[in-house]
Amino acid sequence: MKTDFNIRLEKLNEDYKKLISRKNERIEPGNGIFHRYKYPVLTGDHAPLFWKYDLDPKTNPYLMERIGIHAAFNAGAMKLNGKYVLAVRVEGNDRKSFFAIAESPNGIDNFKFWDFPLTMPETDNPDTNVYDMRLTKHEDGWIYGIFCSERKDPSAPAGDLSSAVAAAGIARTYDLLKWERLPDLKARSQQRNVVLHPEFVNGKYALYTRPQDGFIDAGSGGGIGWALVDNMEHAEVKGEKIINLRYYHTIKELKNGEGPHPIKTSQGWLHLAHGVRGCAAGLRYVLYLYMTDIKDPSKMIAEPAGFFMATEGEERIGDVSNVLFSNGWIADDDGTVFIYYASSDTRMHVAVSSVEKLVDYCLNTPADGLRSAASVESLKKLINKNLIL
Ligand code: M1P
Repeated sequence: MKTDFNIRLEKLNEDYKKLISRKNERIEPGNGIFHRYKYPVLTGDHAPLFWKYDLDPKTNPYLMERIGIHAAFNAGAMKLNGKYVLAVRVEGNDRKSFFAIAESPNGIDNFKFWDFPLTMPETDNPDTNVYDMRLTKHEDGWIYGIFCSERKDPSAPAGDLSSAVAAAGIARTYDLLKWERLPDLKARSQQRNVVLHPEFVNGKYALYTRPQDGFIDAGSGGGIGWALVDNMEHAEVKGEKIINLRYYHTIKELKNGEGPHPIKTSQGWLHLAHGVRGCAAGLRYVLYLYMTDIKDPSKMIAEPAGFFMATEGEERIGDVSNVLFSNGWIADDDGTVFIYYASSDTRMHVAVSSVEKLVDYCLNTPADGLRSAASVESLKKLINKNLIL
């Protein structure tokens, strides 16, 4: 006779298998730039049952969840051994994030977590929380993971249990299994959204940075920065220049940050970033693209006006609503680009495009004229062109 425990376990197993083997569906017709897919590629529900339940009926007779996992988001991405691999920010009910690897055979569905989360080695100043890893396979042969290491602000007055300090944690690996932790990035300001460029530049490692005055506020940090560092074993930002500025009344008025490392194309480096503005509903995070010079990745050559992607439908709602964030994309050899983006700090999605389309978008979308009158002029130019066709 089947026990309640077994009936419940069977049902959980059945639902889980259905979820992780569900075929994804491309949403037509798209906007010509990319296609979204119907189902999120990863959610908290994709965490294996053996992460959440004690599966022994003797110690867990009600088969209740012992460890709640409620979100899977902000994932770094790369191709490894022919698989599409995500280094996911998994968040438990206890509000702690950790990294776990999920892989898929085709990049759009069937993502499955590896059995164990990553054991990230620590420095002698232990991290309170770690998240948002950017993966870079560098030409030096290592795969680097740069992520936010958050710790309580040691100078916060007694009773202030919220002030924190953000630093860039750095680790490297060859296989995503065994990691070597390096010292955190040394910098004058707090740093989040730090990304390693995949190639040496003038013989140095190149970092995209995001200097910030406080844990939340970018403040006087003017945008996405660029810094050359001598080595990754003791990486230190000695000089930093802002290469992608924030502007008044744009999608990145409040802050911005580099997404994954840029993709090299014949026409320049293709960048994906997030921009943030404030409104009555809170902060609105959107994704945007820009391009930099192939010989000098710090030199801007194109930046379309406005956002490339913003929340739609169910993407709008989650733990932190109205947020799209991306720190992972994969460019395949045939030019297909898989853009992995998270919605509202809750779940992961994929959108698919190509290098050719994204470059076309960057080079042929009007730039932001920064005023309503300039937007009207751009629109009139297009209307005139179309009406005489
Ligand atoms: O909650 C939205 C995002 O907020 C932070 O990003 P940023 O530093 O650019 O403001 C990060 O905590 C990120 O993980 C989160 O998705």
